[in-house]
Amino acid sequence: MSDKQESDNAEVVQTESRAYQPAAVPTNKKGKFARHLKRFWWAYLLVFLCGVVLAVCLTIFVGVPRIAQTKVNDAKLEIQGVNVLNTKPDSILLQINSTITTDGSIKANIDGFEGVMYLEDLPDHTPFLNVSFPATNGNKHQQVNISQELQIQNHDAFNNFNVWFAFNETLRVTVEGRTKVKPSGLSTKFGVTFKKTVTMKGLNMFNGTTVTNGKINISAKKGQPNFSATADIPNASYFTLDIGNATFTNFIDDTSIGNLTIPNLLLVPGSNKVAISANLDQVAVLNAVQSAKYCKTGIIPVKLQGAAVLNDGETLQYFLDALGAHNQTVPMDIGSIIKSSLGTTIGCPKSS
Ligand SMILES: *[C@@H]1O[C@H](CO)[C@@H](O)[C@H](O)[C@H]1NC(C)=O
Ligand SMILES: *[C@@H]1O[C@H](CO)[C@@H](O)[C@H](O)[C@H]1NC(C)=O
Ligand SMILES: *[C@@H]1O[C@H](CO)[C@@H](O)[C@H](O)[C@H]1NC(C)=O
Ligand SMILES: *[C@@H]1O[C@H](CO)[C@@H](O)[C@H](O)[C@H]1NC(C)=O
Ligand SMILES: *[C@@H]1O[C@H](CO)[C@@H](O)[C@H](O)[C@H]1NC(C)=O
Ligand SMILES: *[C@@H]1O[C@H](CO)[C@@H](O)[C@H](O)[C@H]1NC(C)=O
Ligand SMILES: *[C@@H]1O[C@H](CO)[C@@H](O)[C@H](O)[C@H]1NC(C)=O
Ligand SMILES: *[C@@H]1O[C@H](CO)[C@@H](O)[C@H](O)[C@H]1NC(C)=O
Ligand SMILES: *[C@@H]1O[C@H](CO)[C@@H](O)[C@H](O)[C@H]1NC(C)=O
Ligand SMILES: *[C@@H]1O[C@H](CO)[C@@H](O)[C@H](O)[C@H]1NC(C)=O
Ligand SMILES: CC(=O)N[C@H]1CO[C@H](CO)[C@@H](O)[C@@H]1O
Repeated sequence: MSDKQESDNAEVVQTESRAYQPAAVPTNKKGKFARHLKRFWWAYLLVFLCGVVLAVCLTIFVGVPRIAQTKVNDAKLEIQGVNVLNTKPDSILLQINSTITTDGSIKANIDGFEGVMYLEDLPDHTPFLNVSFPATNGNKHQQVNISQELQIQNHDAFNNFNVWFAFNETLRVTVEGRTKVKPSGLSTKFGVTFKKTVTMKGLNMFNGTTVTNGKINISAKKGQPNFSATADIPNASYFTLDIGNATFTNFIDDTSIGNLTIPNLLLVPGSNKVAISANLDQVAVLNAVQSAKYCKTGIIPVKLQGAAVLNDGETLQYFLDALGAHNQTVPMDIGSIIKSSLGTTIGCPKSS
């Protein structure tokens, strides 16, 4: 009963709506749209084309720069070697062998640019060097070797970098600059920021240095070196440094016992076997090695603090700061040196 009632109502509504339609307009909606399309197809094409152009524009001017920046961010910078040569008070010859690795998914040319280097873990991020980086492409593996004379523009920052480099086991250096990327196939260049932080090994204060072949020269005249030896200095970093004539003040405990010089020090990665000559107060050394503290082993931890760095007669303050900011402790087997040089065995004083 209720079914019949509902269908009757529906019939009424349909009849009513049909009654309101103007008789002249065709009732087929498809036909209506086809007619409309026939007249206004060009407008639809225009809208469509604008949409395509807009999409392409958005991709190029918003998407591509973002992709380019992401690709630059994802690229890996690795350093194989750094040479610091032709060291002068105000300039250095900086050579870097490095590789930039990308996923190679987009071909793009990256302009050369001026980048700054700063210590990532020093909050003020003051650049210690400005370096020109060459143009590169987006190849998977890219060798980037640079060699350039650089003026030291900020001495404090450069000196401080050298202090960190000499002292720390590792340090983080950031390279940062603005450059432009031109994806191949596009004529437009997009600005990107190149920013990479590299964790590098420092000199760790030459931890592990050994001194062998020590010889005391008793016939040495006053002011002439009266001690010579061979030092083996480990360089844990990948830096080669043209340091020059480096002189260190030597301490036993808190007492200065003279100084030692490493002539023409060119520090290379790995082991550095160098000759050293020293002016040591032999009496003070003899007293120390006979003291209760050191007589059992004859080994004295000698502290070294950089006192002068001369290269071609000029002081290199950045290396002097690096070697002078901290003491380096080197165990020296003075007992054996005295035995081999003088034929005397040092024993402990007869205890009372
Ligand atoms: C870079 O590599 C070349 C060739 O192997 C080498 O002669 C040069 O010393 C290296 N430079 C640095 C800074 O490592
Ligand atoms: C760049 O340095 C690498 C070593 O890292 C070396 O093999 C290559 O020959 C160097 N290229 C040039 C052009 O110096
Ligand atoms: C080096 O970098 C500093 C700081 O960004 C900048 O003010 C200076 O102009 C740069 N110098 C050169 C030669 O690019
Ligand atoms: C590196 O050495 C400097 C100077 O001695 C020190 O002040 C700094 O805290 C060290 N930084 C790191 C990250 O070890
Ligand atoms: C120095 O090296 C020795 C091992 O040769 C190590 O035990 C010590 O911790 C190192 N000291 C520093 C400050 O790295
Ligand atoms: C010791 O010192 C004297 C005087 O300075 C010098 O002539 C001599 O060559 C030195 N001997 C050694 C082994 O260095
Ligand atoms: C090293 O010692 C010698 C001899 O005592 C002295 O003439 C010289 O000035 C000292 N050098 C430094 C840098 O202290
Ligand atoms: C090095 O050790 C000596 C002797 O203990 C001390 O007088 C000097 O201040 C120390 N130097 C540094 C930079 O700590
Ligand atoms: C060795 O050199 C030091 C420093 O120049 C000097 O004080 C000393 O008299 C010299 N000779 C001896 C035997 O110590
Ligand atoms: C180191 O000193 C010696 C002797 O004074 C000098 O002949 C030499 O040129 C100096 N080396 C450097 C790199 O300045
Ligand atoms: C990178 C490098 O060559 N490190 C070396 C530094 O010096 C020590 C001691 O000679 C070597 O053990 C490291 O391999």
